[in-house]
Amino acid sequence: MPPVVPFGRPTVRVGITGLARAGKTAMLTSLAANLLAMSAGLPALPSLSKRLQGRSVRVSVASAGAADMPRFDYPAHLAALAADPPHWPARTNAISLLAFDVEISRAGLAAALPPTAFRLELVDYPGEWLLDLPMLDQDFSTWSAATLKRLETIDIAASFFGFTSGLPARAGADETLASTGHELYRTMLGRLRDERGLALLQPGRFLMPPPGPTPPWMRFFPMTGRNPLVSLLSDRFDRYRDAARRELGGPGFGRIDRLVVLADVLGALHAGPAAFADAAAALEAAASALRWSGTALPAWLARLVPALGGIRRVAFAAGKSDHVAERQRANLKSLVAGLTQTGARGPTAAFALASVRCTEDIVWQLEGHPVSAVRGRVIGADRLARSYPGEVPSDPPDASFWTHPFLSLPDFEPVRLPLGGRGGVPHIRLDDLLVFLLEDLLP
Ligand SMILES: Nc1nc2c(ncn2[C@@H]2O[C@H](COP(=O)(O)OP(=O)(O)OP(=O)(O)O)[C@@H](O)[C@H]2O)c(=O)[nH]1
Ligand SMILES: [Mg+2]
Repeated sequence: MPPVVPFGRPTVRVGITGLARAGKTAMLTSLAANLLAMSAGLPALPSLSKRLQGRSVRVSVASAGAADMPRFDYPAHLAALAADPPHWPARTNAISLLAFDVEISRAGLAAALPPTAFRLELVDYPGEWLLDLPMLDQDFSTWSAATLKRLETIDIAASFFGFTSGLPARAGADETLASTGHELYRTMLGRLRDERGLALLQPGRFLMPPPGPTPPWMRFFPMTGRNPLVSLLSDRFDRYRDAARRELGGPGFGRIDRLVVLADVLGALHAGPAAFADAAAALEAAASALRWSGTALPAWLARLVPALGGIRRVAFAAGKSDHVAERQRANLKSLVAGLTQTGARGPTAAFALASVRCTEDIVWQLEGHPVSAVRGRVIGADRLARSYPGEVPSDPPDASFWTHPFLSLPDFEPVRLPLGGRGGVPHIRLDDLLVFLLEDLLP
């Protein structure tokens, strides 16, 4: 059973995670707007309504109460989408939570009974922090060797490697060396993300630091060998790992019992083979780490105590799928499924979604051939534009795919919202996602 809050209503906490710009804030905002619109009797989430077979649903935003986490600023994010012209919600860089009270009436002979009631909590959880999950099972020398190997051939890493190779073999436990190396390493991670579109960048908390002052033990970097400097870095790595472990078992992540892992798979196809391989590795890392369990329990203990075993349902989702037409979204979904074979305990599913559908599907005659394309308004443009980025592969792409580059992914303006947002937000398959996430709670 999910954990129970004081007044007896079960609580389910859904973590929505993904790397920076994956679309987490847009997803939470759209889920909230559509749940509230459904509660007002509007057809915002058709497959959820169908699943509920005519039962009425009441959804209201719950007060933050004594919550242990900052509140997700739903009014501000919805106001951005509902503005004229609409614009995208601002970037966010910390964990936040939005809670709803949900009541679903009963049907048939049970109609006179009280409604099924639960509290639904949605958490905007930085995916960078999940990238640390695989590190928790590694010691400093194993992690360093693997990390340095991954980076050694990348030109952007040259100044970091220049620094480490210039260190004396007997380098001392010197704070200036530790700090200089750390700054070079962290700057390099930022550039690999921003200039190369890479995702599997550890430690994730270097790019997305938790709120509050940065403790001195964050100042480390990967390094192999044996000398006093390596010992200092290794001690700091251990402190970091303990803190990450505590955080993952603590009130923020530890109480998440369902997870949406959101990935910009189309963006990675567009960025090229290196970025795609890297994004696939990051997704696989998240998927395989979840096998280990969502909490800081050792796997053997989590298996013995399934109620504490953390995450019960995982949805792997490619977002922004309004960049391609329906036929391609089917390929996108199977591509995601292929990348996230987890062997995780409990149900998992793959989705191709759009939280804010900005386009409509069209057929476009391109060089005499009809192709399934989309049409939407690019930010700042006064006319609608057609877009066909290319064929989405249904399996991880091979070398021949990369000979026909996956073309541009325009920055579409969000669609104008019906009723200023009170009518919900047009989306692709968020309703299917909710049915999957809440299946075991629905009457
Ligand atoms: N076309 C389209 N674009 C989207 C959609 N969702 C998000 N985007 C785009 O992706 C950008 C990032 O979305 P956010 O929701 O802010 O992503 P995030 O994961 O919260 O990003 P951070 O707060 O920076 O970590 C948006 O500004 C849009 O440009 C979608 O459903 N369709
Ligand atoms: Mg955000």
